[in-house]
Amino acid sequence: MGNKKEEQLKQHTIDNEQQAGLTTNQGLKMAEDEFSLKAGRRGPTLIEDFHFREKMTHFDHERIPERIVHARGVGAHGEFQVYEPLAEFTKANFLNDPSKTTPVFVRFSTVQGSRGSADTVRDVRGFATKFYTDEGNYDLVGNNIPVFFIQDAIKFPDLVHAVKPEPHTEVPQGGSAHDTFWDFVGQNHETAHMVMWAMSDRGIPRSLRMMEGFGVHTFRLVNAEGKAHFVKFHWKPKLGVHSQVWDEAQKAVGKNADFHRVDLYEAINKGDYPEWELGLQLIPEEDEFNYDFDILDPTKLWPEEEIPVKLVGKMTLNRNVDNFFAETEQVAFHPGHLVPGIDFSNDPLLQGRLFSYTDTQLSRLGGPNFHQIPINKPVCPFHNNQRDGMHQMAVHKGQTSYHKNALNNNQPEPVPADQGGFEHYQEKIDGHKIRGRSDSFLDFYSQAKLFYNSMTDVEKQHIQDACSFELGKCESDMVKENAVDLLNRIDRHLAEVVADNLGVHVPEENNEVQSDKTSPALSMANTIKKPDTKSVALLLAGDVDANQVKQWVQTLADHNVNYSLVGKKAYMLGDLKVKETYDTVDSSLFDAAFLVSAAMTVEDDVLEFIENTYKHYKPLALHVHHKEALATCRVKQDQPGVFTFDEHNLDGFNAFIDGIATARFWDRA
Ligand code: HDD
Repeated sequence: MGNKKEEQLKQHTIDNEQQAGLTTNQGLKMAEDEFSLKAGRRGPTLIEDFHFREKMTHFDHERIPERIVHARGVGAHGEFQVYEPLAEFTKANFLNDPSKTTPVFVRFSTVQGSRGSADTVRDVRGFATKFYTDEGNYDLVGNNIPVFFIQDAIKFPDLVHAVKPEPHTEVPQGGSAHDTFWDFVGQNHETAHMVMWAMSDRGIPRSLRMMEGFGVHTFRLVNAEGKAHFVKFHWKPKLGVHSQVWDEAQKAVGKNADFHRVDLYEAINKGDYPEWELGLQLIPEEDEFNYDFDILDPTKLWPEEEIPVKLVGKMTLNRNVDNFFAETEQVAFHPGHLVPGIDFSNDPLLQGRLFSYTDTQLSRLGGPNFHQIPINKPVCPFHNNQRDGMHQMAVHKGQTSYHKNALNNNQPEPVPADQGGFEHYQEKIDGHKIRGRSDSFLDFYSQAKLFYNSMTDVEKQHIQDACSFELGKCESDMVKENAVDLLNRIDRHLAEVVADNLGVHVPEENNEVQSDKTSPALSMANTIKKPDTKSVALLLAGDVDANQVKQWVQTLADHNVNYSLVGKKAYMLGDLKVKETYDTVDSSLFDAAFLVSAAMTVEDDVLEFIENTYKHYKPLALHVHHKEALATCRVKQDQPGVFTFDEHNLDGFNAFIDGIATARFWDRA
């Protein structure tokens, strides 16, 4: 059976190639489309030119508001399959039938920047998945960071006002390195934990294909007997979790602002389908209070060593969109789109999100019928008494549109729970109406410290550097000192280093929270490492042997490594196309470099490429005959990750391929 969503979208797809001719929107064939209707060849345009008016009016209205957050995104289609029935935990049909493939649409995004901002900025990444299940759409609207900045949705407008470009200058675009964000952080210490994540390498992913996803909140899974478990959702990438280095990410902003978007598109086009496993952390309802954090607090994660992640299924993204606007831009996610067997918890951030998403989509997509837009349509029948409204696409027949009715036999009739109708989990609630926060939410620093403690020395260094960079971009010393005060409650050494870099005071008293607890799962050092789908630049100069190059690229391809041939100019090298030049690309866009040059000297642009590859700790392959030419440059040939070889001894080249898997050689001097 075909993919139901694909079949449905096909009914709406219009392919210009199959059309007979150009018509107006009324279907009138037009004989001319280049000149407006005029009174004489040099005369004024006539208002009766309906064709001009229709074309221009449509064009004038082709933009819709961008998302207030997560404006810049990229989407792809795919499918999900569960490994084993999860009936013990949930009655959700798509999580119980391993033979079923459920169509999905995923949209990845950055949070802060506008639609046209760059991809490789330091930011949180959105990871939103729509499952088109047979029981309705289920949306898992998550991020690549498992915790959030705030604990209560009422503060979300404040957080977003603070992080977005400042209102008087609309600066900066695509990042949080500015006063209002750090002022918010300094005044709202619940941000501590997520700030650690955002300043870590997680904030600058190498590829959207190489990052984790998290549902963030605690949700509930409910089985057919009505028994509930609290659950946290995870997406684990099969390629492992990898990041850029900050200098590299900044350069990539200029060299290819669409770096992540293109990476995803090309991987899918090539058949390198990105895959993630769905993971669940489960806590039985009765164990709700057995932890040293409140499971309703969205600034807390559940350490994987204490509550293991059970891998329950796999998602594969295997089809790019046909039209960015129709699909990626118009897709509308909502954490409240549920199916029977999945339900909410009382996390106050989640509760507020349940209001915001429909509300924002009403203005972004122009009315209440956005569920009828093809990308948003469920693949199962949907039917109720809602009628009319802007952009109504359906023709609802019949006399009645109300419940209860006798004229139409009370159709459409609610479906009892035992026949698949959704029933809210019947949690007992008893409390006073108050504005307040539970005392169990007040420990802001322990898990920030847990995260920092779990980092390797290199990862800690990156957090120190990132805090120093971001705060260094702030104008106000007060803002800097308040932020250092927050760091001082997490880790004294971190606060001291950052304060020193900023030239501001560190608080006299060491207020760091006392804990040496670690969670190895939080460090990226322990991730999956393989060469697959990484990209290597083959740097060409001089009169290189086409057959030899062909052998190298074949070896790389045999290891599922991608490559680009980079030359002084674009040209054909035998039957290989040298498409890129030292002008069109830069080392920041590759995972490794391989100097294939036959020339004995290394020219400046090639040298810069090699030096930056080295500077960013990436693997570098050099032919022995370059030893001398590179003797005085910044590349130290005896350092880890620099591989030398010649045609007679390929050990170095084979080690280079292993080096591509290693990705970064942090112990390089
Ligand atoms: Fe949100 C978009 C993820 C908190 C309000 N959010 C949005 C998107 C993602 C997230 C991935 C983009 C969806 C897409 O690609 O179209 N948001 C999160 C996560 C949060 C979170 C993981 C915390 C755990 N969000 C959050 C809060 C509120 C919102 C607390 C408001 C109360 N989010 C929105 C929004 C957006 C949105 C304003 C903008 C566009 C949209 O919804 O459709 O409603």
